[in-house]
Amino acid sequence: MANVTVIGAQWGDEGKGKIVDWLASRADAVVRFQGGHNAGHTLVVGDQTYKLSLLPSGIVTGTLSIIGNGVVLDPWHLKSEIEKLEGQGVVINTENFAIADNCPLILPIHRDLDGLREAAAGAGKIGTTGRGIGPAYEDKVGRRAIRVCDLAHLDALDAQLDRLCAHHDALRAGFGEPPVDRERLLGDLREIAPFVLQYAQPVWKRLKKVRKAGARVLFEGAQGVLLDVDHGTYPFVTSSNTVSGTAASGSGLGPNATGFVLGIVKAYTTRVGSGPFPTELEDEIGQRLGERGHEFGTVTGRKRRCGWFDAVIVRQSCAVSGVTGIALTKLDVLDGFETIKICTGYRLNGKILDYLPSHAADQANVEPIYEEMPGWQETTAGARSWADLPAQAIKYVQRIQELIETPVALVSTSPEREDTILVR
Ligand code: 2SA
Ligand code: MG
Repeated sequence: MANVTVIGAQWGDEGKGKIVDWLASRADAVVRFQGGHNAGHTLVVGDQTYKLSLLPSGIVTGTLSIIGNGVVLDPWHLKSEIEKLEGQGVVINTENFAIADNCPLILPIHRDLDGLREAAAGAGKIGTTGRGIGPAYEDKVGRRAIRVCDLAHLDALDAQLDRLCAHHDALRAGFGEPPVDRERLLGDLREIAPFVLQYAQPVWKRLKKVRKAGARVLFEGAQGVLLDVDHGTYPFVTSSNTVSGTAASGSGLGPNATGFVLGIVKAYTTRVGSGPFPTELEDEIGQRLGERGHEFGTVTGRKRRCGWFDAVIVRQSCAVSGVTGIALTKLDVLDGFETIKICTGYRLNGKILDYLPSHAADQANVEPIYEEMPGWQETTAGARSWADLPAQAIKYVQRIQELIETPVALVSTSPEREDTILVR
């Protein structure tokens, strides 16, 4: 196996956790390169279920796990997630875990601002995870962030805190909130600093070294391409670039390191949070998909919106993210449907489109054009080879492959690690 970059090709929750876990057992290092603890990766290994939202999935198998500079890191969440996993028997130490020392921090004031804005937005809210992701990225690009390396220099943080607090105080005043409690913030940082610093290092150097030694690196994306701040359904997106290219900039390795780009694609479509969703089903079919697929957010427990497979958005995701091949997940959720629909194009103002337009209103107004296929009555759950699949299920997978113009490399048929069909 060469290096592999795993990204979600829809709105997140495509089942990346399981695929990353499956690949992690064949990799020497696993790297998170964007997002923060808004991710929700569920791994089922034997009778244990691990829920990760910040740590790379490789941590469960003891594979070298790295949080890259492209991530925004909540140090208090980090501590609690590590403690929770240790409670489940996972070993985490400075040998198998490292954090980029140039990683910006998510602070309590970021979570505050996320919550205040969402509450004030009413029906126009983004539906964020409330974890402070957006405000933390704003401070990063605004050159005000406190970064992991600053934790070793807290006595020299005055000028930086001045700029950070001036910015946040003005925003907080707009919501009628008191100014930042600077002493408390500094005290909290002082307390958590040693815990974070034990793992902190220039990870690009560590990665350079392991690559030189021939190690295979797995880049673990979070969320999905339709949530990318440039390519997604803006403004209903997350605040990072979720496309495969970020694996290079968010880890400190160049674009030639990203290797095989594996797009994770669910056999139908889901979305959590607000924003356009052309194939959404608000009827009993959507209900059935949600129930059979256990479609609830890992982080927030929110009910996910469900709909038919949309080949238009997946084709677009594969293109803008340079996807080499896809892993199709949760095929078994479609078991037992009489007929299955696939969206092959959109209708907008009397015109037919083969892509998702950029404008939010156009995205909200496109009408899906469907093609219908007969379903299958047999179960596909737990299938481990192509021959285990009903003929109609194979036809469905092949039709998807044709429409998205990208080969299917894997099919996942249950949350279990071994229930995976390797297509090529
Ligand atoms: P944010 O918090 O600023 O990143 O939210 C902005 C939008 O991005 C969406 N988003 C997600 N969508 C799907 N899955 C995500 N991770 C968790 C999961 C979500 C959960 O895997 O289940 O538990 O609710 C994720 N993270 C961010 C979010 O819904 C907003 O639309
Ligand atoms: Mg998820």
